[in-house]
Amino acid sequence: MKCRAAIAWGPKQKLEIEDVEVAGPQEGEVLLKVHATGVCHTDAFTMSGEDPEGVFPAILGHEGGCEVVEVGPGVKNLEVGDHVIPLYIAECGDCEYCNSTKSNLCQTIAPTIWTGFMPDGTRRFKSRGQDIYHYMGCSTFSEYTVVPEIALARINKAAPLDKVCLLGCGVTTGIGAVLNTAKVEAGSTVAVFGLGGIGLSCIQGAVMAGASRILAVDINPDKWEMAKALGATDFVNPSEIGGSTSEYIQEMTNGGVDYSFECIGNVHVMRDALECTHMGWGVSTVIGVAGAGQEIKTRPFNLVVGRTWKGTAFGGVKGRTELPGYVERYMSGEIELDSMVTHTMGLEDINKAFDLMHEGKSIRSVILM
Ligand code: NAD
Ligand code: AHE
Ligand code: ZN
Ligand code: ZN
Repeated sequence: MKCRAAIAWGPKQKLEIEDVEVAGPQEGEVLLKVHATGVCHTDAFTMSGEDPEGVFPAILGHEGGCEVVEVGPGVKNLEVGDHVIPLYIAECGDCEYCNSTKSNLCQTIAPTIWTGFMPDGTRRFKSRGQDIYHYMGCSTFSEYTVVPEIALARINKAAPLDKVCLLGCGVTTGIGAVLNTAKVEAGSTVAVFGLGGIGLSCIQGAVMAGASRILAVDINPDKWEMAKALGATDFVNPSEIGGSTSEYIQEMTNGGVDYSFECIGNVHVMRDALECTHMGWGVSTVIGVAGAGQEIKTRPFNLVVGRTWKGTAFGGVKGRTELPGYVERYMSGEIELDSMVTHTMGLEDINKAFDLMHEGKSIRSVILM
């Protein structure tokens, strides 16, 4: 079939809207109509050329709200008309990781997900006579995409796809980081660095966990209003401090916060996020994705004295098992999505979504396909 898609032909280039041929679903695969897709900073990261796994030309996008339009042979649990959210971390239900309660990192199809292919090592997209790479197993910047059944979470059909698409990455990652990875306890103090879709969702998670104080840290003061609306109690602007952000936060919080989250992808901020936690028990979780060759550092002493550095992918959430529940929690008003969608636009305007992100003017743009 033919449709329109936004293609990243190379690093540091705008996306181009192209006619694309999409091949039908093979064994265990599902053809999806993408109704809506969010735009995450990770898409911009790969476009920037900093992603060591970035391959071009590719159809990016990984925050989709989709409908099943055709199932391939061997698909067991999905049928035409089902509503689904594609998962960049599959859940086969059977591998070492799926059988562990300690990890969501199903590895069954990970090697092909992260190199731009379908599980059988081939691709389903063609444009200008060339094969086009898949992205994170999702490629939601296309009107139609093909995803393996084990990387699809079936959700409540009553849920608006132009909102719950955000649960395909940003919101779930932030909430999951707080509840699953860090396991923040009631009464804890929390600092969140970076107030985009991920950081604001950490704030939501911290409120759910019953945190007593939530410090929202960003160099863009325009982000404070939404952070406050979601439950942040204090705002810190590192560019106005004129000294060490970690020491400033330690002074504010009588020795440091219990938990911190880095939601930017800046290795220097990752260090601040660790060092602003309380000696003896502070836990800092890295969520941001940093460019090729970048490394984190701190004095080992900062760990010797009882701080813990952790990281999380998709908030530790096992997608097929847990994501339908996140959708229900949105439907019941427990998870906020509507105000996170600050802009909507058609596919032809997708580059505006990236401009708004880089200008610090959006939280999430949703592309209506
Ligand atoms: P975003 O661009 O919407 O938000 C980033 C925020 O960080 C902005 O508000 C910006 O003003 C702020 N910021 C930038 N530099 C700063 C600094 N030096 N100090 C304080 N604040 C600063 O991005 P997003 O979509 O929320 O994504 C955030 C990060 O999380 C990205 O690196 C993204 O790739 C990553 N991510 C990781 C996962 C995961 O599973 N680990 C999932 C989704 C996104
Ligand atoms: N390609 C990058 C890593 C990118 C990365 O860490 N991706 C996250 C999801 S970001 C969603 O917005 C992830 O889940 N990774 C798990 C994995 O197995 O890669 C790089 O640095 O190489
Ligand atoms: Zn993402
Ligand atoms: Zn698995």
